[in-house]
Amino acid sequence: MIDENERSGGTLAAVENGTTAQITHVVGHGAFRKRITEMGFVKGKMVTVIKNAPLQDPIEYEVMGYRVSLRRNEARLIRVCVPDEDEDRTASPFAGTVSEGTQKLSLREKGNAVTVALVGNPNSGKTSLFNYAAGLHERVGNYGGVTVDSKEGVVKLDGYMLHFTDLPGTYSITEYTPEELFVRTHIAETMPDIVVNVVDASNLERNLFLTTQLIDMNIKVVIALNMFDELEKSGSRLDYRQLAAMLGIPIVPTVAVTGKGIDDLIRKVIDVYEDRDPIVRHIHINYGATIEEAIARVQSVLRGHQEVRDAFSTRYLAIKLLERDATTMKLVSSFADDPLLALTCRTEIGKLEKEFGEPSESVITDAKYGFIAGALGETLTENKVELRRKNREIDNIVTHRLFGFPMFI
Ligand code: BGO
Repeated sequence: MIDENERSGGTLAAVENGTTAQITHVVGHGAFRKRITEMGFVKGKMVTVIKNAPLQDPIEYEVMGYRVSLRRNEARLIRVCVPDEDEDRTASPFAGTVSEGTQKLSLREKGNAVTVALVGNPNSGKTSLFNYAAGLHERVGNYGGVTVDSKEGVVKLDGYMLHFTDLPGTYSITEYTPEELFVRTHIAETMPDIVVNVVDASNLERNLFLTTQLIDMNIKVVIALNMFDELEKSGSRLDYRQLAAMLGIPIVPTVAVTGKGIDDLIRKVIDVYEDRDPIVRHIHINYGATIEEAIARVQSVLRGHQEVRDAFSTRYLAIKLLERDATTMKLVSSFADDPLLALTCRTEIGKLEKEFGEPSESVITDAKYGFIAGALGETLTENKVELRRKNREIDNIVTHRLFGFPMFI
């Protein structure tokens, strides 16, 4: 794995006394981001650590000529890089693909280091896309505690250094499999700058389910609409620009096996990282009045805990808590062991289950599929003739008098 410090210099909380670092990125949510940027903690600015004693709060910094104190949990949400002593400040950027192991980054490049996580359903073409983007310079290793391969690679473009992590293929980011849990933990804890969601254009309904979960997380996402060649071949038409506007997520058509669209995808990642893509906006999936009321009630209790609301989207946490998600329950209680929160969750889950007659997770899943059906209803025109022909071909094979039975087995 690439060391986190190597990527972007790590977090401000880890910088030692007397050291000056450059801010590369502020993560975190809502009022925290606003407050912290108003204090002068903005990308590109230099910050000096005045007093940082181990395990002690707060930490004192100097930024833009002022002394300010931050809680350790707040400083963890500020990404910085520390310049090397012998740094070559005249190094010029170059385009192309490089291996991360040999890099000695200039401060400017460190400042332009973008962490990108690739997520998508199995068979969406994620590996092909990663291989094409990262060329021959991928590194394969195992995720800690999960017996699946991980890959990391670096792409340099237009003075930016994009550190890609190819996460395991999953249909969802709940917690039913170690892979799902791993993907979710990686996003929540590592907080990549951008998540690239690889979506199989020939199977949109299934693939967009994961997208709805990313929307709930309120993170920066770019969709790689992969297998675009298959969609075109099928004769179906997708107004992906309209879909992008509805989702608030830029969509770039790609054909990973040939590399078509991948340069555009990387440029889009940079644009979104720099907040200069007009499509990006945080939408709320409307789950309907009853679920929305339950979300609002749980959210209002969560908002009472500053450390929770600084680091996470309270809407996302509320949805997860209503789904009875054990990992989220553990996470939230590590910040705030609040009996009112537990009571509110129990009450709201009870109300949902009484009204819908189903477990609360299913109620929320159904609502997500409802949202997807609505979005595709307005943007996808399926070629019904081609679909019928394909179904007939599959029927002919599975009901064949010789091959049908072995296939059934
Ligand atoms: C086989 N277009 C098309 N048409 N195919 C693509 C595209 C695309 O844009 N992208 C990927 N594929 P992975 P995950 C295969 O391996 O990257 C194909 O799971 C085969 N293999 O080539 O592995 C890709 O990482 C024999 O297809 O996906 C691969 O997300 C016959 O989609 C498959 C036909 O891609 C999955 C295909 C022995």
